[in-house]
Amino acid sequence: MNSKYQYVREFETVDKALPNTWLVVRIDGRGFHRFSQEHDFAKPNDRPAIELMNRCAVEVMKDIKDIIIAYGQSDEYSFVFPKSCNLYSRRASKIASTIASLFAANYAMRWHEYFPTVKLKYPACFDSRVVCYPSDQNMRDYLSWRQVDCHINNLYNTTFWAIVHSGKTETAAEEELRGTFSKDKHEILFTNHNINYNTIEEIYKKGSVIIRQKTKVTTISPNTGQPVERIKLVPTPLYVDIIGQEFWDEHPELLTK
Ligand code: DGT
Ligand code: MG
Ligand code: MG
Ligand code: MG
Ligand code: MG
Repeated sequence: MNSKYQYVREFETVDKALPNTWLVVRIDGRGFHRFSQEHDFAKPNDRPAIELMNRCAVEVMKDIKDIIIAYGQSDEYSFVFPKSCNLYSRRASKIASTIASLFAANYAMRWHEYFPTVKLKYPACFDSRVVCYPSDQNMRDYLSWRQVDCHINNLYNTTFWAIVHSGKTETAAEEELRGTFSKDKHEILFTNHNINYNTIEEIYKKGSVIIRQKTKVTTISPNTGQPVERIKLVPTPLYVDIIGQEFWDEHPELLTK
C-alpha cells in the first residue's frame, strides 16, 4: 500500500558492499575489559569464555550458510563471506547487524552452559563492521593480521601474568616487559617462571579457526525408525596456523568459492 508517507523510504542510503570482493564481518565485545573483570575471567585466558565465543560463532555459521570460515581470539570474531556472496544483496548494515545480534543473543542464551556457577550480571554487547577485500591475498592477509595479533597479545599476557602470579605488582611486571622482544619474553617465561611457551595450548597461541568439516552424523530415519549415517558439513573449531600456505593447501575449497 502506498501512503503519503512512503517517500521517507528514499532517505535510506545505499550501503552495498563492493561486488565481487571478499566480505569480512568482524564483531568485537563492547567494553570487555570491564566485562571480563565483572565476570571474573581467568587471566590471561579464560577457557569457558573462549569456548562460549566459539559456540556462538558455530551457531552463527549454522544459521548463516554463506560464511565459509571464521576466526576468533580475545573478545572478537571475524566471519568471511566469499566474493560470490549475495546475502541481503550485500547491504553492509544488514549483514553486520544480523551477525552481531545473532552472536550476542547466543552469548546470553548459552552463557549458563559454559558458566554454570557464574551469574551473567549484564548482557554482553558486540559492535560489528563489514570490510571488503578485493584479492584472495588481501583476505588471507587480513586473517594473518588477526592471528599475529593473537600471538603477540598472548605472548605478552602470558608473560605479564606469570610475573604477577610470581608475586610482583602489575606495575613491576609492566616495567620488566617494557621494550622486550618476543625472544626476551620466551626467555623470561622459561628461565624465571619455568614455562616453555611452545607447550602452551594451541587454542591460546593460535586462536580459533572455524571451517565446515565433513563429519559423520547419525540420525533416526522418520520412515524406518532406524539410525542412518550421513556425511554432513559441520562448523568445527580448529586451533591451527592460517598464516602459512599449508592450511590453504589442505582446504582448497575455501579459495574456490
Ligand atoms: P572496546 O572493544 O573498545 O569496547 O573495549 P574492550 O574493553 O572490549 O577492549 P578490547 O576489545 O580492545 O580488548 C578486549 C578485552 O577483553 C581486554 O581487556 C582483555 C579482555 N579479555 C578477552 N578475553 C579474555 C580472557 O580470556 N580473559 C581475561 N581475563 N580477559 C579477556
Ligand atoms: Mg577496542
Ligand atoms: Mg572489545
Ligand atoms: Mg577486542
Ligand atoms: Mg522485517
